[in-house]
Amino acid sequence: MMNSEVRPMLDIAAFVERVKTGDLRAVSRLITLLENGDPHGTAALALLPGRNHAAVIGVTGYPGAGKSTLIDQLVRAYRRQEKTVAVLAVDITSPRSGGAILGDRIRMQDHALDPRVYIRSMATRGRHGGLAEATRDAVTVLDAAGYDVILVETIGAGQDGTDIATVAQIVVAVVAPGLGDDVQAMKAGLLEIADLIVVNKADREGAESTVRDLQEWHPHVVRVSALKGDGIPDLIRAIAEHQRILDLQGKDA
Ligand SMILES: Nc1nc2c(ncn2[C@@H]2O[C@H](COP(=O)(O)OP(=O)(O)OP(=O)(O)O)[C@@H](O)[C@H]2O)c(=O)[nH]1
Ligand SMILES: [Mg+2]
Repeated sequence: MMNSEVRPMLDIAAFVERVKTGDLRAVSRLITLLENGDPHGTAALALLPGRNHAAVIGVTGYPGAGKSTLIDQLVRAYRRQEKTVAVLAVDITSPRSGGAILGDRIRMQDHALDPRVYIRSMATRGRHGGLAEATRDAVTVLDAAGYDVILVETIGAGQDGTDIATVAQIVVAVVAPGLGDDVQAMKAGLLEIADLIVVNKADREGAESTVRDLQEWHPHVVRVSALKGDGIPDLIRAIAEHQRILDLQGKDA
């Protein structure tokens, strides 16, 4: 008797193989299935290896701090190192969808034609488990697909902001100059989960005093201008150093 339950299983196995070879359509499809809570997505996810190949870098910070502009620079820098890069822009705030988010929120049109850069916006509305679970699943998929670096953009506000620390190995908090009293509020939140603080918009007035303020609270503060590309090598170096320490700890464990 032909078992109707067997064929979908075989299809899922073939589908998972395509994901593992980095087939972009399969990767996108699986992330969509997972976003929608589709059982086929869950079944496929269960067949993926937990490879832990990729460096998963969370980029968080208040709206407009320059996260997307910074990520664009990081993508450039990692591509120069011949690394493959995936970007997940997690949208927890607005009902915009599809291309509109990619156009508005991710300033990475330059990378659109580079097959070794995968850019994806994620909507987590209506999803059980929220940001952390949906993002973690997508990261698992991208890791299995073989990306060297996975950059996750989130707005670090409230609970959703702290969730990023459970998804990313390294959390980079992006801050713009002129925060003033906001620094006080940040200390309780962003600063606690951040491995690195980036003071962006260093081309603007007040960057130096923001750096000094934050250095009192955090050992790793890097000053950059994502717009101009200044300070990006310093940031890449700081991330690599943090990664090196994590790798050493991993070997010890
Ligand atoms: N002067 C200056 N402007 C910058 C810099 N980086 C980003 N911007 C500008 O700041 C604005 C917001 O930048 P985005 O990269 O979209 O900021 P974001 O944090 O991703 O914003 P959301 O995704 O909406 O939370 C844009 O107009 C950027 O051009 C910088 O280094 N210097
Ligand atoms: Mg953005």
